[in-house]
Amino acid sequence: MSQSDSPVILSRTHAGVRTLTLNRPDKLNAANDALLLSLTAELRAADADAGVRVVVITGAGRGFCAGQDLGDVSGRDMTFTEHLNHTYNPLIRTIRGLGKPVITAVNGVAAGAGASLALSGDIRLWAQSASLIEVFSNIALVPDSGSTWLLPRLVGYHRAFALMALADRVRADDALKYGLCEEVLADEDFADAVQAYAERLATRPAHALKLTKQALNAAMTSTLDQALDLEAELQQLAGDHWEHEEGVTAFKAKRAPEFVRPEPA
Ligand code: LHQ
Repeated sequence: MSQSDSPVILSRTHAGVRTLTLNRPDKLNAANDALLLSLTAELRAADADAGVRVVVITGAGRGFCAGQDLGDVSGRDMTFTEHLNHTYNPLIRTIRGLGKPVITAVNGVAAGAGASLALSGDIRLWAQSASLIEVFSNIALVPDSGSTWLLPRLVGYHRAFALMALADRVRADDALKYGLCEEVLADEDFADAVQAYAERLATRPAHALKLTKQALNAAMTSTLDQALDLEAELQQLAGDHWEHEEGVTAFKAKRAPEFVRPEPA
């Protein structure tokens, strides 16, 4: 099968973990419309699938995602604004709104909108050789796909501006220091280590994590008063759920809680 015949997104599910792999390795998984629309559709399908508890997004080959495929932009019938509204923005909104944890497993270089994608996960795991470049200014564009919103919240305005203006490459050790990732893992067994991390996350209480993600997302733009009100509302939903009863019962019985139950048919 030639690369042009291969699916642009590979999907695999194991132990409640759905791994979506960007699959244009010859171009460092640079994004065309098919890749972006297909990734968004796969994420929505994962959200609707009761057997999926965690989603991992990663890249095939030596890159994570080199951003927009620059061979695929000339002569298109969409404006930049339409293009973003059609492809990248729904993707980032879907990740941030997904009712399940999303791990971005950054296996190699993440550039441009690929950097935004790398940052957009709930958990960001990097291989030791991974790197991130806010490359947009190299082609005199504005950072998009959420980078202008997220990066300054992670590193502050000034470092964000410097990274965007100079397009310097951030390597894994600095990424960990700056808070761009949660863990740096060895290259050799990166995929296995990501799977092990994701499987551990998949044993956690899915309903409580969904509400936690909702609360944290809202808190990114809310006041303390609003956050306190939302916590009080969501805590009721969590407290009424069987997961809470199981957690308390397990604590009293001095055993590990069992948060994974077969879904009713
Ligand atoms: C690529 C790409 C690529 C095509 C590597 N496209 N082939 C949104 C809406 C509308 C319009 C525009 O943009 C956006 C958002 C954006 O994402 S803008 C930013 C677009 N991305 C870039 O400008 C990144 C361009 N790539 C690079 O700067 C480098 O390739 C990086 C730093 C990512 C990696 O460098 P190297 O490790 O030295 O690899 P390489 O440059 O040799 O690339 C390997 C191959 O991948 C090569 O093809 P070839 O046939 O020569 O082996 C590249 O042409 C291809 N490739 N990025 N974005």
